[in-house]
Amino acid sequence: MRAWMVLLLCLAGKALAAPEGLVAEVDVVEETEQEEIALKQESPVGANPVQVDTGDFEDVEEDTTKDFEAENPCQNYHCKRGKVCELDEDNMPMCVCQDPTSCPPSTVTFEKVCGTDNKTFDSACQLFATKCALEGTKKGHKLHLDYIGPCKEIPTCGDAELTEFPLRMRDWLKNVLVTLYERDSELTNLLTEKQKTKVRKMYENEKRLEAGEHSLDLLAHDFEKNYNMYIFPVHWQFGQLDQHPIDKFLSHSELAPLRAPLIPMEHCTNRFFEACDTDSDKYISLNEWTMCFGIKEQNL
Ligand SMILES: [Ca+2]
Ligand SMILES: [Ca+2]
Repeated sequence: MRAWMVLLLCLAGKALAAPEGLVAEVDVVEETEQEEIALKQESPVGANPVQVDTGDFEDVEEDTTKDFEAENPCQNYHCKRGKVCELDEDNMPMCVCQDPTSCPPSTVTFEKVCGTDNKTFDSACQLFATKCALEGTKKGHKLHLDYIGPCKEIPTCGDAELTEFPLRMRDWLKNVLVTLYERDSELTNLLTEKQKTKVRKMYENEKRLEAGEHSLDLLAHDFEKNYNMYIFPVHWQFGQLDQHPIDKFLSHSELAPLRAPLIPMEHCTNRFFEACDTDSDKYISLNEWTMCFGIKEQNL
């Protein structure tokens, strides 16, 4: 149970170590072995390092964006995941389903992904190519990337475990922000100036609970005592995920960058986020999100 916090802090640490600041390489560290998810992403300044390759999870409807004319019409022609550009008879670019066999084979376990059909795909590329081939069918419509890593038995999340989840998650979000603050420099600019100011207050607060192993009692007590410190991290994470579009609602695919790496480590993930959607409209509103984490403040 406690491993996931360590794992995700490692994710944050690793991503921050990248000097370019734009390329986030996300590692998942296990106690005995180290396996890499070599997912590269061009992340905007201040991006959450936990957001692994958002593109992997998006089922965006828009198919093509024509940037500008190039010699090879396909060169700057963007196709969504699972599709590749080909030229038609008139030498015009078009997106066609990618042949799954053209996907590079996975080299490490954590390049494999589990689909919502509970089948393991060798890579996200394989899953999206398969989804494309099933386009127009019910099966294709229902197929999404569920989580990172091969499919496995996810234990049922008990009621008591479910109440523990936000305690650890809140503490973890706070620690991620403090870590970002500590590692931030003019070169990396992981946080905006406004964000830095907010985190600085947290960082300099002597009463702050340091990152580490804490009992659930202590976490609950600290939340009560230092409630104000937990507000911003919860809002910050929402803002990191709410990007496509920025509308104060999280869709399934917007939540995926956080959900997908978490599920194999934390068996309450799905139940927690399902419970967050209190009006069952399939979106998590900012209101629902903050309530879920026990935060009363709607606006900052
Ligand atoms: Ca949104
Ligand atoms: Ca909702």
